[in-house]
Amino acid sequence: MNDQENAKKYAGEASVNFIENGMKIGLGSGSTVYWMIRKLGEYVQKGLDITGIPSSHQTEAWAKQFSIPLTDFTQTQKLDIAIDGADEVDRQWNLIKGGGGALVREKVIAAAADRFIVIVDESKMVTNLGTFPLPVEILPFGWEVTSSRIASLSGKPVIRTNPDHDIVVSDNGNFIVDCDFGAIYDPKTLNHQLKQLTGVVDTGLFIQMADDVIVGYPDRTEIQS
Ligand code: ABF
Repeated sequence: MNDQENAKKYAGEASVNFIENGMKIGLGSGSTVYWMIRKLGEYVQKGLDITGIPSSHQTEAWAKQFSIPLTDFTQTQKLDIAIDGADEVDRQWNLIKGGGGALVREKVIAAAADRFIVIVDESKMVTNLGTFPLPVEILPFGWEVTSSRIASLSGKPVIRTNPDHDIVVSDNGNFIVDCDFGAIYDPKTLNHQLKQLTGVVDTGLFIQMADDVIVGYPDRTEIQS
């Protein structure tokens, strides 16, 4: 395993220490979350009684692989904790998320949780957001119009495609545009402006939602609360 993967593993596994018996857990998405789910599966095997709501089809598959009991929002509307990765974390703990395409479900889950823990390797910690293009989920209907409205906010949107050049469809049946805004100095205002555009479902900007950030390094973790 390379240094970055080790760092992800440390961060993901450390987050499981925050989980207590009886908790309802929001399960994020991505390669750091994979390590959290794998470790959580070990605890479940030893008798930890928890249930999880997955934020993506991929996470659901991993949860099933590691025998984590799942539930959904018809059964419970409140989560004790949500644990998820991020693409960038700034100094105020604003996040860019959505590189994996699950930003909307991730945001619904984070908003439903009493405590939102972000797990990242050290490369994700930045001074200002924006080096990573901001994912924005938009409705397929009229996506070209929505995209040009985003461009008028200086976002340089690019529709997300797969290696065969087909447009990627999110788990919600929508499209995603990856937008280069340059350095984002006021993420709260940008998030608000984008959300006001008809056709925008949600953005990958998570504004001060995080309660704790667990930063993984190749040989250790640092927990910021
Ligand atoms: C999800 O996984 C996304 O919001 C984000 O794009 C990604 C994090 O990346 P990684 O795979 O490095 O954990 O949480």
